[in-house]
Amino acid sequence: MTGAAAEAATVRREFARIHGRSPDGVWAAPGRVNLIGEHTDYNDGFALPMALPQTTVLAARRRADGLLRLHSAQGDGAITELTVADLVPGAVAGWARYPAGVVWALRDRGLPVGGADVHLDSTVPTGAGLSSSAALECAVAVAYDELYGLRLSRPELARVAQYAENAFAGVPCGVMDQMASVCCAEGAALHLDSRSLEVRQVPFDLTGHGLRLLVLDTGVAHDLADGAYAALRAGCERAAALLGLAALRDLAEAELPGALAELPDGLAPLVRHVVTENARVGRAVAALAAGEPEALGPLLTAGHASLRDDYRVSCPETDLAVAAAVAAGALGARMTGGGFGGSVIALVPAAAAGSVARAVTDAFAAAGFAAPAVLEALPSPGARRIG
Ligand code: GAF
Repeated sequence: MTGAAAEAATVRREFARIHGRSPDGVWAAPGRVNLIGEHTDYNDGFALPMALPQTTVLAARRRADGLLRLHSAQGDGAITELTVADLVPGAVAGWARYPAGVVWALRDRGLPVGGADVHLDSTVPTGAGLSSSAALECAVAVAYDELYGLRLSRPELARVAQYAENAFAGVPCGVMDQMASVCCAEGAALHLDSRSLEVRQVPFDLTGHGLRLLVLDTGVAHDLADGAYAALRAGCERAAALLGLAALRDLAEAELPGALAELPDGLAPLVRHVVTENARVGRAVAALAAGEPEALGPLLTAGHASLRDDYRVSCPETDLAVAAAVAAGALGARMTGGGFGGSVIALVPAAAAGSVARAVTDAFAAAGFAAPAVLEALPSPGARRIG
């Protein structure tokens, strides 16, 4: 049995034990790392995420009585029972707000969905900046799409999941994480245009080039709902309005010096980050298309400097992980995701993977930080039915 088939069998068995009958199907949706293009999605810009092997696996069966009965292997053992017709933003707390939010969002868009029994089990670390909430939302979205015969496109599913997170869970995120979870393909990074939602699969053959991509989870939990993310987003929107632009995506790199001169001091660094980051995405895609993935390295490290110095979303732990990884032979490293903690990615020659991971762990110990968790990222498939 393959890994996915074995996971599907386990979740199917657990579903039957908990809900007393068999599920209609089993679906999986991955977490992600973003290679480059951070804090660009809500500026209508570009990003280059890839799906992780870690997924949320979800078994579900349609119910005719309008009840949504949710159980999580990571929960407290209880079933959360909700009436679909009564779902309103703010009414559900904890992890259940993500699946409930997707069902609410589908109904809010006028789609004919009702209840379900659900059991889910996730290997995506939570609070690590690896999009565990998007994986959960997208697993529900693809399952409901099939259970209720909705036939939504992948970008439509991503928009529903993002709407659930924005309007139901109260997190003002962009669309990158949800697009990554539903659109990524095995062996490729996803070149995303956040304005049109057009995507291009860019082959990313780490193994063939003797490379590995480490994920160093600093253990500093990030929380996008705490206001800092929303404030950055509002700052970008204000800057775009002051410059007379629909979004910062519409500012070319060549126009940056003139634009910066017009902006108040508090906004100029945000704009500099977004514009240079969009340009780095373009360069990263060109490097991958040319079959030169090692050329991503310097772009990653430059992206981190921009997030640290201009966007100011790094923290001592992510800065230390990047510095220690690069000093130990990583080709490049950067924080990934929203920031304020979370994870760092490091692109390393395969032979140096062990020594880079050790160097970061040693640097953390010397600084008095808790040991980071080390994972490996391989470009993995997007959300799909697995059983
Ligand atoms: C978080 C958000 F959810 C994304 O939409 C994106 O803005 C990211 O932070 C920063 O690039 O993951």
